[in-house]
Amino acid sequence: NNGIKKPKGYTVSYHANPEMEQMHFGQKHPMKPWRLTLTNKIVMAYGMHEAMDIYIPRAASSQELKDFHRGDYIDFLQRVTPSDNTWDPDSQTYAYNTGDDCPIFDGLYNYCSLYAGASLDAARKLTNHQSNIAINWSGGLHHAKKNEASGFCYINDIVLAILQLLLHHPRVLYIDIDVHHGDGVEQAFWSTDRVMTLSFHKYNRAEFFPGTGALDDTGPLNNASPGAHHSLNVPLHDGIEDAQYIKLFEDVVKPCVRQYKPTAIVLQCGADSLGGDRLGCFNVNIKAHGACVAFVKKFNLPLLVLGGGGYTPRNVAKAWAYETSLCIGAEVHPNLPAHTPFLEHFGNEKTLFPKLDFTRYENKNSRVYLESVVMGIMEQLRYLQG
Ligand code: ZLV
Ligand code: CA
Ligand code: ZN
Repeated sequence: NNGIKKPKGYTVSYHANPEMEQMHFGQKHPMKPWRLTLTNKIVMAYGMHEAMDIYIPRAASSQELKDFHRGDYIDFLQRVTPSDNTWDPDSQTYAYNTGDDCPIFDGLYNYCSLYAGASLDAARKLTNHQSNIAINWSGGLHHAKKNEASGFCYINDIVLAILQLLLHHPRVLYIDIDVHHGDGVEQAFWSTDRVMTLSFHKYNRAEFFPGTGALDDTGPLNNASPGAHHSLNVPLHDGIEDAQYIKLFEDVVKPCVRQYKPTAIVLQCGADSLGGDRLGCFNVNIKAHGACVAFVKKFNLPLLVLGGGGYTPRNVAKAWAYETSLCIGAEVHPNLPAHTPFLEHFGNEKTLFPKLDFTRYENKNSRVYLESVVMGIMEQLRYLQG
């Protein structure tokens, strides 16, 4: 042990099933479940497991998955195999939007029910007061829809976990710092005021997936709908930097919590918002990404911490291991412990805080632009005062 102790006065639980880390989306596919192995190895090498309750959750049952998803879609996921030919010439896709982004691979259903089971287990630890913070790095798959797969996501574990929280909580705030828009979660709770969704993302309707999440997409336009003004979006351009990102995050999240008064928070920590990500386009460092987690933790509300995107595995693993340390309030040495498995995988960067590659994207976010985004959010929040 590296002197890492259980946090005083609160409990952190860590939900991870190693069975899903072996799954493969295919050679050229950017989603690598193996990044979870790397994350867990760093967490353990620091001795962080000593400070948390560790659970190996069971897979979610098909009944549990059907609490959000349509029965025929779940039945499809359960029976489909890589050799099935489900090409639909009418829609030019495979059934239920599976195909290139969402391939059908061996063990797909097992993979889906495992990450969903972990998020449900984590949510239940919060609702039965066994945990104050519950972490599932394998979850956070925010694009999945009721009736179809989308953007590497098949089951929306976030929606399932929030439905669990809503059994005990009147209001849940969902915050999403993945570089992509959290469209599946937004859509699921579009018409209700019991969930506020807030996504920070790169926005370009024509060129960046999924193309939704404009500043003025804030819920049903009919003001009589309870969901009006309860979907908030922070659309960003390429290259946003640490100081800007942290200030923006705090300037937006703080008034959301003050106005909405959630009784629980779900934080999707997609690591594709880091600089140097294979799919992302921001210039955010691991410390700044973590600062968002630390800021949300300070509200002292039951907190569900989830993963999401993240396509440069060595950086994903460092970010999520660091964010685990922030959750338990432990100071960790900036150098990875010498006995960390796969240490050779990190090349010359044996530190938790590598210099990320910011050469690809110039910062297109002006101060004036970011101020206008904050003003737009504040305008929406003014509608909330009953
Ligand atoms: O990080 O994909 O752009 C949560 C998350 O938010 C698209 N997909 C759609 C629209 C047409 N397709 C492209 C089809 C490509 C299929 C394979 C890739 C393969 C290699 C390298 C990059 C991609 C790729 N796909 C990059 N962006 C996409 C997006 C989906 C992004 C999902 C983000 C998921 C886990
Ligand atoms: Ca996002
Ligand atoms: Zn993403």
